[in-house]
Amino acid sequence: MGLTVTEKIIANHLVQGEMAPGKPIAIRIDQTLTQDATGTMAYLEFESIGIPRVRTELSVSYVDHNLLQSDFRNADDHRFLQSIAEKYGLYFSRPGNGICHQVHLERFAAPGKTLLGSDSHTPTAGGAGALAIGAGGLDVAMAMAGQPFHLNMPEVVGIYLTGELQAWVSAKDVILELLRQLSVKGGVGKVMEYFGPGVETLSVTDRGAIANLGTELGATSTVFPSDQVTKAFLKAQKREDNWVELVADEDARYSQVIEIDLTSLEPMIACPSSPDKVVRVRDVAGKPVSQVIIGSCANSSYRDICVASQALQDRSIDRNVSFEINPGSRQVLENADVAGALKNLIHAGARIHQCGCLGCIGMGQAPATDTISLRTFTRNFPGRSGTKNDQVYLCSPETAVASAIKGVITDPRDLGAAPEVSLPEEYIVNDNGIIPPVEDGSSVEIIRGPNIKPLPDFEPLPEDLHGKVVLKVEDNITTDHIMPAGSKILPLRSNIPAISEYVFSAIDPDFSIKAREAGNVIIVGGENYGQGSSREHAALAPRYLGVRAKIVKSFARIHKANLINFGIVPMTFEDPEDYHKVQQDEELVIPGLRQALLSGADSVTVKRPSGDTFVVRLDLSERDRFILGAGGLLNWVKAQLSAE
Ligand code: MIC
Ligand code: SF4
Repeated sequence: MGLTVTEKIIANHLVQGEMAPGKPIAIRIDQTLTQDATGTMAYLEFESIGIPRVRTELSVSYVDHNLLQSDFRNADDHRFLQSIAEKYGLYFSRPGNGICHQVHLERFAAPGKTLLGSDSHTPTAGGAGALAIGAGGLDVAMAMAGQPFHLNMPEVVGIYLTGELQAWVSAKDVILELLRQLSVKGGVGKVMEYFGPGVETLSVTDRGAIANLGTELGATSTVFPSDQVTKAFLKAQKREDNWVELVADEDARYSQVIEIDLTSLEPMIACPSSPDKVVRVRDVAGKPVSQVIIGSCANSSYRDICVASQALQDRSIDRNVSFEINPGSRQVLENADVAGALKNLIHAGARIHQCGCLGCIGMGQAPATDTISLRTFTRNFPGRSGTKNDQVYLCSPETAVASAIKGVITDPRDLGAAPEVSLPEEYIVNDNGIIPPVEDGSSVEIIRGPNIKPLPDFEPLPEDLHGKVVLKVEDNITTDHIMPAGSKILPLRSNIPAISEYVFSAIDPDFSIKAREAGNVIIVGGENYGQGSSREHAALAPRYLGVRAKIVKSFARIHKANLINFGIVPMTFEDPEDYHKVQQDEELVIPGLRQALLSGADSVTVKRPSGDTFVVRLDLSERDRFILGAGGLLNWVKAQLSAE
């Protein structure tokens, strides 16, 4: 039987397991990436493994999330990361050089390679035919140490594209349509692989935008074939050597095929406050907007900036709108400048910011109270923008610019003639924002600021778990709820004691106090618990506060892996109705939990104070069980190393 692109890449990298959907496998990782907000912790973890140099083909450390140097802490983190890169043989992409996913696509992503990144939107590189997966920092640290990455073999869903996008409709509309159909949990356990005649009508950066937002489906990754379009892109990036052809076999089998006729798509928009609340733009047209931003790793490529520029020819921004541009990379900015695209933007009144994540992670650009903000970003989870009760909509650059001109949500087709952007045959490539690895970094001193605190130690799991349900939450809780970001909290990413004060702070401001008082803590939740960001701080900081188990209806992939890595036992209700039984603040007992885990039991009984019981499932691999028993992955690895 023929293979899909995903299966071909996995087969080439398989070091353990069998390629049967849902079964545990381990794959070799060729490339890694980190960004500053997850990177500081990932490198503290890497250091603690004790390897002198990274063992991947290529590892890159990006600084893009926190560029707001409001005090010494952030600048210290940047220096720490630069010195780590120099010591351990990594590329270092300097602050302002661009968003990790955009820069990686431009400069490093290569067809057929595996990439593991400590950021959930790492699959963007799937636009260039890589199998790129987001993971927690510790998993990335392990990959840098040459260890394989463990995951369950995904199902491969085929997205069959036909036709061609019409004027004013773009890649973002394709993935918004898919989010409308499948929801934020529609991709869990799956890789979305695109094929069919419509694929060749999409550029690599368009494919990157689609692959990027595949993360919001909960998908493990998104993969595009590597074809002549990929070759032309790599050539334009002066990296034609990285090209190999990679397409699915004619008789490849997908677990499911979803057909999208590109010709029939129209501009789409995700309403507050979830990326899957998608409707047609014309269904919400006319609502006044106060802010419009083009940016983020989803939509800040050369094309996206040029679309906005062309649409603004002889037009101006509405007087009530703040129109902002966050270019994806310095390469985008430089090429847009040379092509003359900045002129219209500046003239029309756009606020042009530096290249980075900025408002996407709440680092500035918070919208005004009770107003609508339209963004080409990835996520609109409640409060992520930095404003309470925010109303953030997600859309394409076309819809964004049209709405900025009109001052109300606008179907861009109302503007008349559409922009026609042609991509450069050769981009101006200037890598002076990327510092390459040095031959021998052994004498380099790591520069550690006072806010960089060592990793806390965690004890192994007790035989019986007694824990208090300090918090019970609903469905679709995001890692932004568990461990918020934004300008106040992001500078604490390398300081676990300090950041732990903010765990669940948006839901219960006293959570950290209550958790510490409770001793052992159990969290109860609904479906798709932990969706969104890959931040391992959403496991590490709760663990620091005493969280030992989570009982939910279902988990998002990366968060579940992070819980295991930090010794928090992920459990699911055998009968989802039992969710209603458990009350906040009650004490639960799980007798023999450790033994159950280590003996491979697939369920355990939980006792409520009333004497009533319910059953929870332990859906875990053998490796997961050992890690949990040891109290986390670092404990387990260290125990193994000392036993050698
Ligand atoms: C995000 O978009 O939520 C982030 C910020 O990029 C996160 C990473 C982080 O929290 O540092 C992600 O997507 O993984
Ligand atoms: Fe940065 Fe936003 Fe992309 Fe996350 S989603 S990497 S915060 S631009």
